[in-house]
Amino acid sequence: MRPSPPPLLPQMELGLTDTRPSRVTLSPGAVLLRGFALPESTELLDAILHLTALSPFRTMQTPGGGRMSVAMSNCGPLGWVTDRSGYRYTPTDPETLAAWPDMPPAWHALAARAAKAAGFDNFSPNACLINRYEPHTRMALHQDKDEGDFSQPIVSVSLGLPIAFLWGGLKRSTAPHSILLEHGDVLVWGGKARLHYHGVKPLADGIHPLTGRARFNLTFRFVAPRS
Ligand code: MD3
Ligand code: FE
Repeated sequence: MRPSPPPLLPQMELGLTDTRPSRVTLSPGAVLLRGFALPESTELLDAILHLTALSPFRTMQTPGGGRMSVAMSNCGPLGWVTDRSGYRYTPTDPETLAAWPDMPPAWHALAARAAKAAGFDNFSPNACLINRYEPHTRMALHQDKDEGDFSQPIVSVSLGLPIAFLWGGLKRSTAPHSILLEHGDVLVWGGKARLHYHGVKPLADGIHPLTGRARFNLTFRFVAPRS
């Protein structure tokens, strides 16, 4: 009897290949780098656990009195927060009253490398928002405009369950396109794309081998120091 061959991955058994381009320009200044963070995804998830042991995930209050469904934390010199008094960046975590945890050097380097690959040199983020989505969590269409400086790009890293990202225009009234963001994908938003409306559809339930029933998103930004 001949030994049976080793089992193949389902994709290989079917003879399928992912032929999608690894780099896609969504609109001028908006570049999707598929799988860019894949080689370091387990380290990124491990670091999220360590950082959020120091500044735990929490759902924040909106100025209107509602509560965001996305759970958030931050690392780096500044962190994005919202409460009844508005949206802003703060040097300390309002829950722990301590400075936000340091941004891991590997995170800063990944963000700068991704920005460079998309054509933006010298990106040096001083804020990283860590978002956690659980099934049914969504983020309504919005602009990121609390940074006081729009000359640098924003870099976002998707980990865990896939989600449908909504990419709108410079006006809220422009109907958004839907784009699938998967584990390891990195998006860079600079130039004209920096102030586009965007959001995500409710997270579909599922189980990701590395994150379970969750999606994480890291958003790296440069925030102008307040005068
Ligand atoms: C386009 N987060 O935290 S990441 C946010 O998946 C946010 O957690 C979403 O929007 C998420 O503010 C989307 C992609 C993203 C982030 C910032 C952008 C797209 C952007 C800023 C300008 C334009
Ligand atoms: Fe945003």
